[in-house]
Amino acid sequence: MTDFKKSVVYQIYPKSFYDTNGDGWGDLKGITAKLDYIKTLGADYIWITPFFVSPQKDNGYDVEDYYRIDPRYGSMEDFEELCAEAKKRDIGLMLDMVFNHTSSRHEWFQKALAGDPKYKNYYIFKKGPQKGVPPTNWESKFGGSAWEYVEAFDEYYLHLFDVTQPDLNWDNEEVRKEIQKIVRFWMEKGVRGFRFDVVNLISKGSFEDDFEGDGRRFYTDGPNIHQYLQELNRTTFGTDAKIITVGEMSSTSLENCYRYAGETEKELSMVFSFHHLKVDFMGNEKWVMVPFDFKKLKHIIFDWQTQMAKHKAWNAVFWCNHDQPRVVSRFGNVEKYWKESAKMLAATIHCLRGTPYIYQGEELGMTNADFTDMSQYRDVESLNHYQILQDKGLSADDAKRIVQIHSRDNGRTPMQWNDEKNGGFTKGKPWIGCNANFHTINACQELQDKDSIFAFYKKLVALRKEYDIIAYGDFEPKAENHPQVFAYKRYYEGQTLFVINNFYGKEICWDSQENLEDYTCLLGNYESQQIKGQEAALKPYETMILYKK
Ligand code: TEU
Ligand code: CA
Repeated sequence: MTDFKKSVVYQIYPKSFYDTNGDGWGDLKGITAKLDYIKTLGADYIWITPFFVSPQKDNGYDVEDYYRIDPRYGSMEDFEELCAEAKKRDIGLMLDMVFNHTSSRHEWFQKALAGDPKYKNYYIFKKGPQKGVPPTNWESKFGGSAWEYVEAFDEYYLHLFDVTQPDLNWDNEEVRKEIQKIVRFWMEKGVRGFRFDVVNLISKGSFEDDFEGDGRRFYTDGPNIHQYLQELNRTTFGTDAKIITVGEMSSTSLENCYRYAGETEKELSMVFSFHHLKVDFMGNEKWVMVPFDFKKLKHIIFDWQTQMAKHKAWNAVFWCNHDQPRVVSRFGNVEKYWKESAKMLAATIHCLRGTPYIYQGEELGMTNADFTDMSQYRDVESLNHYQILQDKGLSADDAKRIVQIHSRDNGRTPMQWNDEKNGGFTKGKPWIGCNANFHTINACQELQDKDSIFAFYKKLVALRKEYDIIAYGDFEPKAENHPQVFAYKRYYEGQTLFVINNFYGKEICWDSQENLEDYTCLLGNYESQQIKGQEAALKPYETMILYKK
């Protein structure tokens, strides 16, 4: 069995990774061309976000055909070559499976719209209570009603995301069979893992109005979710012990994650949860401007670390993905302590109990997009909410400022390879603008610099291989209520790891309550560490990974 606990996953958003034919879109050949770069970093797997045939209303999360590759990304031969080249380097491919919904252009939905009852039952069509009123008051995650009216049937269909992303009806066994077939198809191509998109939303509960929220409590972690995941496991990836899986869990609960990612549950290898990435929201409301709540961030992470361990369940640990702003812009300090804070954030996440995910460019300290004009944005969610905020009475300027902070496009600007045109991403016109800071932040430069953020990530990946404690150790939170220090310990077979991080630009002398001189420092982001007895004098955004046997 593959030991996913000792592994690191590198996430690729292919559209923005590397373009080999000058059309401004990254492609599969571009991933193959950069495999050695990923090998240098040391990642064991790459998770590639969807590259299937798609109208790209949501950058491929709207799948039109699960069996075919969008020609803009390449061909099946390109994919097979990528698979073979990855295998040569002992890198496994993980594919991103979007099964909560399809594109409205999917043949199934087209047949449903044409009135074919078999295919209508692949989706969720419902009558409204009266004319002009949708079945429930649920909201789409991208803004507006989650229901779209179809005049020919005088019915609505459910779309938790964009109107071009109708939700599938998992209660229909035929749908589940189709999905199993798709998973097996890609397993036979030799992929080594899967990421399942918003998979905890597939089992819808009762269709009732929500007077407290946007409807999510009726369809999140729904009534048959564990049964459906166990069935998928049993009929597909569970038959191959080499395959690893991660479920993207939207607004989930710990109790459900014990099961999704429990050692003995036969559902998934691990889960992504997002509570720690809502600490700069107001409740579930993302489109606001508030500073991040450090203590909340720490408490959420500590809670998930201790509780998941107690229930023998496994986390995927991460700061970044294609839906999130860049972490160094979000919780670090780009202006004054770019390098220090990026490294500190990396150490904080990589030494936790869980499988770390590195999102393309994170290992370089890539920052938010820095777009100044709304015309630079591409993401449907950002564009919708820019309008919604103004409908609520905000000025265009204020709405833009909020989009600049939270837009998913912050994580989608092209990968910065070198300081040539478009950061070396494309020779053509990129589908989304590059961040102009590619002149200073780029892979070429960082690969040559022993002190770079890239070099630091590389060391973190290597430490995980060398020290079992990072993969298998127990977790203990420290300094739980400290307003500035994020510290924790790990224990394994008589060894101890003590990870100490200063989350701010202010120096601080921290009393650890034990003799730190017993430890050696495995890795830090300053040349030397100032330790005296129980005290660590922490410099701005300092991190130190201490170890003793
Ligand atoms: O995202 C699920 C999801 O709910 C988000 O992270 C979403 O971006 C956020 O709620 C918006 O505020 C997954 C994919 O990662 C995302 O790219 C897709 O757009 C979405 O599912 C639909 O498939
Ligand atoms: Ca291309």
